[in-house]
Amino acid sequence: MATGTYNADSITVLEGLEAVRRRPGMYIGGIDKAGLHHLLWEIVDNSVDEVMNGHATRIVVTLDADGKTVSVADNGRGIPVDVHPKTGQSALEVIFTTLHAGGKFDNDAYKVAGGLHGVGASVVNALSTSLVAQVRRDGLTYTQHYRRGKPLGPIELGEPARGTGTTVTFTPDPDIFRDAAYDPKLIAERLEVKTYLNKGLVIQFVDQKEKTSIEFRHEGGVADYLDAVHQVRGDTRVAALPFVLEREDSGEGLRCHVALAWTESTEEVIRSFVNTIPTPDGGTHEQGLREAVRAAVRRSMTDHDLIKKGIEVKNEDIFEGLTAVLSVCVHEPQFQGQTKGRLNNPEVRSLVESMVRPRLENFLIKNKSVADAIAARVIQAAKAREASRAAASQVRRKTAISNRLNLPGKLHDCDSTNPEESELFIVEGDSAGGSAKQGRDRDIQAILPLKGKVLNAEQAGKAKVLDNKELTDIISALGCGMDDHYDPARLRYGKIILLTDADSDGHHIATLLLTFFYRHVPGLLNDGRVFLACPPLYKIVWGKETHWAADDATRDRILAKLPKNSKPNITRFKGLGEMPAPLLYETTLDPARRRLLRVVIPDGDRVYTERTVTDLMGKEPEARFKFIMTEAYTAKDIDI
Ligand code: TSJ
Repeated sequence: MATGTYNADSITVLEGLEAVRRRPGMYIGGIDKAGLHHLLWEIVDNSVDEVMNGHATRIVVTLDADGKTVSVADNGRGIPVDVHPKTGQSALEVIFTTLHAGGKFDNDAYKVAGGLHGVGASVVNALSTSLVAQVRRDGLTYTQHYRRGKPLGPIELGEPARGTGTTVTFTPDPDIFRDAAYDPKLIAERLEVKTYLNKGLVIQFVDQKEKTSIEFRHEGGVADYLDAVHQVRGDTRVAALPFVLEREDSGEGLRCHVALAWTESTEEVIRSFVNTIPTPDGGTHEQGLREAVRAAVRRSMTDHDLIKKGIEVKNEDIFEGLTAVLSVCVHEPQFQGQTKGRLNNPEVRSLVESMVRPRLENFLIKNKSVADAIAARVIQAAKAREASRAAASQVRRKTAISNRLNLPGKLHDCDSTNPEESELFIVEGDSAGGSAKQGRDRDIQAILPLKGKVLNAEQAGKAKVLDNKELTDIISALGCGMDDHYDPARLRYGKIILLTDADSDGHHIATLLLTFFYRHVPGLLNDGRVFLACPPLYKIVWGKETHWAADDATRDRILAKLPKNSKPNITRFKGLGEMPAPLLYETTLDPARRRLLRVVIPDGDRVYTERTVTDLMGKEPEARFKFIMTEAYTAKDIDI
């Protein structure tokens, strides 16, 4: 079959493929792990395109036991194999041997979606030691073999075939990719996202090394995907959201699916896609969405008279805690940036904006309680921002020795005197305090270990509170005074973070501290300054991967995602004191990697909060019992 003369007339083609092999980074971004996976995304995207065009419903991706060879199969129409009269080549051969073949073949009937992302099947072919393309059409099987981009012979006719479809199997060239091993987790994640973005699409992933097979299918679309993002991040949603919009506008040639919600997280998280390809660097579609959200929320806050006097709402306040999944399909996407992670088509911005804004505005008019909750979240963000600015403007007042003289002896203060950047960790127990002291970033992180018992402020009079060393130490460290003497301008730390064990004793201590704050320094809670740290309870090591879980549910979720029969090593930390200092920093203290839960008093729900604190922390055991019995059903909704 393989003949040396077969491809003698395709000199320019070979030159093109030689260029790919000489400078692979130019075509796939790099020859690292990301570049290696890019080859697979490229092939998968071609099958997904056949699905999006309505010609296929099922894709099977198989990772060989060698961890390097992958195959992608779909049940689409099958790549055309008949020989083109003018060129003497089949579509199949053209797309595998010609750079940027997409769109040029057969009067645009042949459009390779992966090519949308820049490279195309020929690049994958050029960078593979072996590639086999198999097409099932007209009851027959057609196969062509390639090595490093060159055909080893013409298309071969094989067995009779049932149905139609395309299967491509390739092995990345180890001369190009130093580490040519695929990461099954990364593959599974990417494939699952594809099924969120294409309702009805079924993708099966077979890992022959682990002997596992997973089938992904998500009929709920972007709304389900947003749920999953919140699940993984542990985010708490504000109000009865998400807002979901699924529009196909054939006139404009745009499809736009959006799900969005606000959460208590202070981050803004937008997962955006163009033709189901991730755009981690955003672009014009994200700009359109943000503009729509900004305008609709402002309008709703004005119309419903939800802007509070004396509080200026900035755009950044509207986006705090916003989480969204945005999936658009456009005809000729222009990707930008080194890794092609940003959409650049200017027209898409206004298309998305005009699709989303009026519908989101309508939604907020019809759902007043949701609009109220969003407004409350925005105002909370504005307050926190203004409070930290006010604190910052008081820096000079804080440098005074007078302030430092009164600090409690067990406080390990930070070097910074700028409240805006400094943080106070209130840590349960001496040994945990030691780990935290060693592991912290001394520049901005102060540690206050709690030694004795924390008083239940709900059951004690003010005199008793003033007598409790643990609580008065906290107030001295904070510098802001309490009750009538509370002065936020004297607050010495912008964030007050409770760090307690992830067990019931730890939760109890955190509750006692929150009760004290609620009764005696509620301004701290109103300004969004109090946080709970999330120390891990479990460490899960599987091969080269390490995961952390703060509770049993998270642990179970992580374990469920590992391939069947894998035997991960699970460590349970008995307490924070057990954790080595560097590990504590890495998982819980480091501002870049940790997760914090901001403690808030739900706006508009003050009466409920008041009753809850009285019932739960007060002297009447019967009220406590009643609360537990009525809330047990909805326990998943209790955020602290
Ligand atoms: F391009 C590729 F090699 F990367 C690739 C393409 C890899 C895989 C796994 C699948 C595909 C692919 C291509 N699946 N389905 C198609 N469909 C077509 O190429 C096709 C078939 C028929 C017609 C037609 O007009 O009859 C048009 C197209 C684009």
